[in-house]
Amino acid sequence: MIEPFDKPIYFTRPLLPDLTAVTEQLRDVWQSGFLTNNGQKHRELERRLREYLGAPTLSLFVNGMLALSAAVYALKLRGEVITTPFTFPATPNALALAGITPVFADIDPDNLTLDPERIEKLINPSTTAILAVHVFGSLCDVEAVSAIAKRHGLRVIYDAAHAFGARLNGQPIASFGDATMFSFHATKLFHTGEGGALAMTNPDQKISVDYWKNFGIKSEEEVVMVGTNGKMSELQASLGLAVLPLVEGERSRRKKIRSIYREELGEVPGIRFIPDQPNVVHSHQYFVIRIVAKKFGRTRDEVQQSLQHYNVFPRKYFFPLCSNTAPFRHHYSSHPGRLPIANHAVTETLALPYFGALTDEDVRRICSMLRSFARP
Ligand code: T4K
Repeated sequence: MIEPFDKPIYFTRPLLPDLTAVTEQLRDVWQSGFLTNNGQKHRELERRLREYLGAPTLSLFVNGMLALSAAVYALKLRGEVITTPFTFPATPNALALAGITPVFADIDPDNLTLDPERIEKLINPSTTAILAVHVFGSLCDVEAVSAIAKRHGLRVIYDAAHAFGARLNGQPIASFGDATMFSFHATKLFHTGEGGALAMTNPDQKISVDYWKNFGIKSEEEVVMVGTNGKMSELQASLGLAVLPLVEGERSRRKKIRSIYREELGEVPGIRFIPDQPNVVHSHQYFVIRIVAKKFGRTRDEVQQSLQHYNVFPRKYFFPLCSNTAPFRHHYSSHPGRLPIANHAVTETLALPYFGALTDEDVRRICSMLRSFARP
């Protein structure tokens, strides 16, 4: 008989450094008396993350969503932008808030990232860019996306909220496209509580991104554009500096957890994994399975509810599909008939508990629960 967990097991937990490591960082902040506005901790974190991510440029933000908005602004996008419906609402929202129409293209049935063939069919004279998402850490087909963009003179933004530290053929993920956004929300592998960053491939564009996130202010006496307040504070940056040294340890622990899930669930009919990608260093942001109801004998929603009875709280990421939500469902590209793969995937995916503090035994117990639900 499998016992429920005593305490709730969420599908993700923030990486929490020892409190003394955080207070050490904060001591410097207290001494300086600067709590925000490009202080010492901000500058240090920006430099260290740019090195770590191998990014051509980097600008820190108060959150990932505003970093995405900054990319839309810096690249002067307008009209229509082709994006994926299988993402967090932040992705289409960053477009819609700038008066741009997100046009949804269907996704690859295995990696769940934008399907390049579908992108090309939606391009028209109003299209200005492609906004692609590295979903759950699986990377988009960046070569195909960039070839399409080149053919049609489009800009490319990557939403890499889930792809911190990912590489393709040894190349940092931030080196593809015109702009790459990272999220440092508490639930991300690397985090600053709330936070984010934007890597612009063209170094000249970093300057306007930095003005934009500081009200358009260039200097005490010069305002050069309309901007917003998207600055990361010294408190967030301090937390980030304490978290960063722990990231590689967390990533390798998650790698081990992933191998246990795969070993324990690999033979279960009706449980599918997102495939590994060749030549990719994975971020290990989420571990997502697919429940194929016909083979497993239970639906994904039934599996989620059953796990909750054992005090385990997986999440139906990404649910609902952005194209089925109130702000976007009326657009012609949102019709479910045009997005069959995404509408099917959204009924199957389930993010399982995936964070370093889980013990091997915890993971095996969750797998036993999952196996016990099967009714093949
Ligand atoms: N693009 C993509 C593809 C994204 O996934 C996101 C954000 C963005 C853009 C925008 O980036 P940010 O502006 O957020 O930087 C969470 C996060 O709020 C969001 O950042 C993230 N993606 C999204 C995928 O997940 P919720 O509403 O699902 O999170 P919530 O509060 O339900 O937390 C999930 C679980 O994490 C909880 O069950 C328990 C655990 N948790 C959560 C928090 C906040 C903790 O243990 N401690 C915590 O402090 O959105």
